[in-house]
Amino acid sequence: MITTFVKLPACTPRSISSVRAVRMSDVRSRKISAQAIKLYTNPGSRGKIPEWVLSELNLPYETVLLDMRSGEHKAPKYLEINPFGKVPAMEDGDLKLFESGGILLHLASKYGQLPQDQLSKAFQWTLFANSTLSPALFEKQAQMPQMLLPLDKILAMTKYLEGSEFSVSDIAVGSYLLYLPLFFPDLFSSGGFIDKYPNVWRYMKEIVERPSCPDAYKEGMISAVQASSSKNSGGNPLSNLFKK
Ligand SMILES: N[C@@H](CCC(=O)N[C@@H](CS)C(=O)NCC(=O)O)C(=O)O
Repeated sequence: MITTFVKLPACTPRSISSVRAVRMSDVRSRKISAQAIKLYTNPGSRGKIPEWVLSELNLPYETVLLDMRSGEHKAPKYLEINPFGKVPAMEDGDLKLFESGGILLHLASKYGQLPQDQLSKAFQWTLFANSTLSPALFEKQAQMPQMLLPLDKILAMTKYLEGSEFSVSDIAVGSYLLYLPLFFPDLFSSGGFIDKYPNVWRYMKEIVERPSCPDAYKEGMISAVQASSSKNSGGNPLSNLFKK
């Protein structure tokens, strides 16, 4: 049975089973009319990616939390929405969508009101995140440096991926970076990771402080920063999060 919640419950820290970019603040202030949006998700899934976009766009939506342990994601009713039985998925009015990146791009193109060049950049970074970055980080860890070194160089020159403004591309790529402390906490206590990719680390700390960033990422980063600060005894740069 699919249980419906209006709000996603707080995630636990270990719940993991420019071209001018759009200004999210601009988007927030626009009048956006959305049909009924339902996000099918699970706290241990990539559902955090569309959750973050929905929150940045200030779109009202309903969360449908699937109990994957009891196989709700394989139930016939859910397979009508995602025939592959995976989460996340979304209903936007009559439109049924699956794949976190597809949902992200749908929301950005329908509600983000982005000029074509910005949308094209969002497509580029989302496809990079899902088809190139994610497998390298989570399936073939030997390839991590091939991803993180170029990203570090880019982020040495620019605050966010598209320049000085946070954009949907940062949600696409940043989400996978923010999964690292949840999947591989040792990377942050062993001393190697942060020192080799200081700009990636700076970027992770920057984006996680956004109010719309999902709680699970914040909790992972709090642990990672604590681990790194105890090593470097350099204080705690995530001051806003620790004040919570
Ligand atoms: N590429 C898909 C991956 C979806 C996926 O594998 N989701 C996992 C949870 S993160 C899942 O539903 N696993 C259950 C299963 O495969 O049975 C996406 O980004 O949405």
